[in-house]
Amino acid sequence: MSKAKLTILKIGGSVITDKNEELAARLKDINRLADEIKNANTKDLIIVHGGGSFGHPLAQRYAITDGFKEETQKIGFAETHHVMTVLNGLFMDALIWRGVPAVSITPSSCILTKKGRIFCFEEKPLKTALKTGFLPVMYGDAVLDADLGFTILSGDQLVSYIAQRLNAKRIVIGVDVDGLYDADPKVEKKAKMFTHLTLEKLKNLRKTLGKSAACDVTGGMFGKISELLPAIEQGIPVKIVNATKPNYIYKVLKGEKVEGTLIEKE
Ligand code: IP8
Repeated sequence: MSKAKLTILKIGGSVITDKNEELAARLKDINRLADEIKNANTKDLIIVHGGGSFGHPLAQRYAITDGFKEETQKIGFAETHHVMTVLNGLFMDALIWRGVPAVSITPSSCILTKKGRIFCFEEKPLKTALKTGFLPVMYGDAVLDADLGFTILSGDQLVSYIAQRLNAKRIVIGVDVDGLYDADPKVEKKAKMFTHLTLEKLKNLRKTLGKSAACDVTGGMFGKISELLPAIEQGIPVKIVNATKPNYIYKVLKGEKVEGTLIEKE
């Protein structure tokens, strides 16, 4: 991709699913977000969504992140990947029936990890879809791993990797809280939100960031931020916004001012 035009939008699993109940999609939010994405009409956009109550409970039950240990995990791997395609299908339905030319790019079919890190990514389908004017949609997935047999690839690792490889202009992370806090705002009433952070400040803060309380095999907010550090280091700014609030994603995609946390290299 030529000079920095690309936006990578991550929609957290906690926004499009109810993490308190297994396999519970928030269809209203999926439809609202599809409206916002359609109306924003952003050129050069890649969407990545998380697993929420689809991928995470199964991944945890079958210990997929740790890799292959016993035969019974194989059906667990298959189920985890399958439910992610179901969640992705709901998101794709919402986009496509609104007339958005969204194309699903299945991570497990073009990515192989090694000890949990992306080491082989056939990028041509993604790049070609983008160049042709499609909206590629990817997601956190159960993937094959050269060392472990299989593992879980988080949407956040994917976002960071794609942003760096394709020299993105910005990363937008849509979550179910207003931004990045000094403590878990769902637990600590007095948690303070950061509106702007530099890479250096963020690195100092990492130790104090709480883990998400709900079931999340890829590390909650702490995992998200750690994954994004190399992209921020490369000069790609990250904006964290509340995607459960109507029009926040629309506004951020349009480049309008919106409440949240902006993280920049300097
Ligand atoms: O929700 C993990 O992706 P994330 C997806 O972005 C699975 O961490 C399959 C658990």
